[in-house]
Amino acid sequence: MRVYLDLLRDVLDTGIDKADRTGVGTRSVFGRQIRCDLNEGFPLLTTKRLHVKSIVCELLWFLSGSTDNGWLQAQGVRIWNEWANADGALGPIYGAQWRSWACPDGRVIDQLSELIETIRTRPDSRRLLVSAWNPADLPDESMSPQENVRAGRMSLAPCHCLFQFYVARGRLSCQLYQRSADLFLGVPFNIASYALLTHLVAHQCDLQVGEFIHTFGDLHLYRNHLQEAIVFEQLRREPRALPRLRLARRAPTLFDYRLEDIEILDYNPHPGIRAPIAV
Ligand code: THF
Repeated sequence: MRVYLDLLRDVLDTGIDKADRTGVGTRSVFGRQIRCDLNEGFPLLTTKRLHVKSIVCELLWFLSGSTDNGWLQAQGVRIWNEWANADGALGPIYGAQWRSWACPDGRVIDQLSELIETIRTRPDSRRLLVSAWNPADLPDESMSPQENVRAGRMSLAPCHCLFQFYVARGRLSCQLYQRSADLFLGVPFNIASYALLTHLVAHQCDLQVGEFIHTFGDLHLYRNHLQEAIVFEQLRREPRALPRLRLARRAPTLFDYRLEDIEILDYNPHPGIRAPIAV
């Protein structure tokens, strides 16, 4: 994952200081892209340990269509706690938009089921897209996450907001557009999550995996991550061999994979690095 370390350097060297919604402040660049050939190994960061269970559970939770933080908490996954209401509600975030996009006429669209069907029947389609960016449900930026949920809106606007698949020579590639990207904490999760999604969709459509292409809008390092013990510590570390992904079984549908079905083998990262999350 040298591409990730190159991004860290790029943002440190060329970023400008910029204020943001959270009030923490960032060093930011606009418009970058990385590519990972998924045949070279599973793109899990090796220069710090990632909590794989949080990544896998979050994706399975999105795929289930749930937006209830209670399910994640029951699995010991805390990454959505800061944005949830006391009852665990997060409003119509990713799971709701992916699986049950509400139309004005009352129809409900399951974008992921339609995606699988289209990949199987028309793999050359140029419409293999899923959007979480539903302007009707966006939060009001002047309100807290909790106030937005109470008003029926998303607690947080989608950061990874649009993705497209592409099939060629029997291989499935995925490109993600991420409008806002927390390079130190969120991006390693986002890369692994979409790489896993690409593997699962390929598995369901009898395809091999191709590339994961990650396109960034506002790519930033939060000011409180610009420390010797945090970002600079990671830059001193040498990347190691990538782990591999093994799917223990082919689930009946994309929505039936369980945590036990997803195995990461030969993951030998450097130790984890703690860093505060901006809310
Ligand atoms: N808000 C911010 N500021 N950054 C983000 O990356 C982000 N997300 C999701 C929603 N809002 C965001 C939440 N994703 C961690 C990782 C991903 C998150 C939220 C938090 C995190 O704290 N990771 C720690 C420990 C994780 C653990 O123990 O499970 C880490 O060291 O990696 C991006 O989509």
